Amino acid sequence: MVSAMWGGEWQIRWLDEVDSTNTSVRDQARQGAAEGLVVVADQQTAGRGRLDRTWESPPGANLLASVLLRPQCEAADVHLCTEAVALAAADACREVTGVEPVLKWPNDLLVGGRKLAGVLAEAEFSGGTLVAVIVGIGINVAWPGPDGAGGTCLDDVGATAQPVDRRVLLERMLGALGARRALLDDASGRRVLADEARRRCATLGQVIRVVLPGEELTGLAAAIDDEGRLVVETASGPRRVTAGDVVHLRPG
Ligand code: BT5
Repeated sequence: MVSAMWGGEWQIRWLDEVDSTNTSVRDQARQGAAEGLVVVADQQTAGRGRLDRTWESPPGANLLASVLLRPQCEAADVHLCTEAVALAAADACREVTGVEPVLKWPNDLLVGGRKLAGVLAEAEFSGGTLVAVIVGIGINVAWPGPDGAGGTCLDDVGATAQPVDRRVLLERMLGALGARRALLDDASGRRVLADEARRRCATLGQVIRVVLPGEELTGLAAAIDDEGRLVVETASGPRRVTAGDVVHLRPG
């Protein structure tokens, strides 16, 4: 399946089964695959979350997809690839179901406080230069995630009685991502993207508890800085938290 994007094309490969769509796209990126490659799978045998966690989904239930981007930006901007995909996915969910998820820093989409989707961005470098970003997303369509994980799915929250068609959801997401893709290539575009992500991020303004390796912080989520770090106003002053360090982020 091929569909239009920002001037190139999305090259969509829909597989029955794969270990992880992110791993598949990463391997193809290392062999020189062009930007726009999209791998989708009905089932992952080793779906990955952050920090070596697993992403679970029964065969055919949810949308599991990874996109290859080759933006003209620096390592410090990679978080904006996460934001671009999260915003595009939120738009697609709204268009298809009438329900708009909010962003939860650093990599979730929530509906009613429950996790609808998670994003996993992985960067590839060559001689210190950023050459590719693989952005994977799992959107719960018909299965809300494992017991106890606090998840939800589109078929349970959508305003329409019809089950959501994963292909339509993917098309809408890629359309919305294609519309934002060029923003990643220059500083003014990146500011536009970062501002939109801040506006749609439900974490800001909340009192939160952040679990870091060996440490916990409680405070007000006051801002997201230009490098994608969350600024937490704690009793002992402001702390900047890097996405990669966060084990859990919960209401405070
Ligand atoms: C994420 O990690 O939220 C990123 C998930 C990215 C998954 C996509 S699927 C396509 C692509 N290929 C991959 O291999 N990965 C990407 P994290 O914030 O670490 O959340 C993981 C945690 O969410 C797990 O430890 C579980 O507690 C929970 N979880 C697992 N499956 C879930 C699901 N379907 N819905 C809700 N929560 C889930």
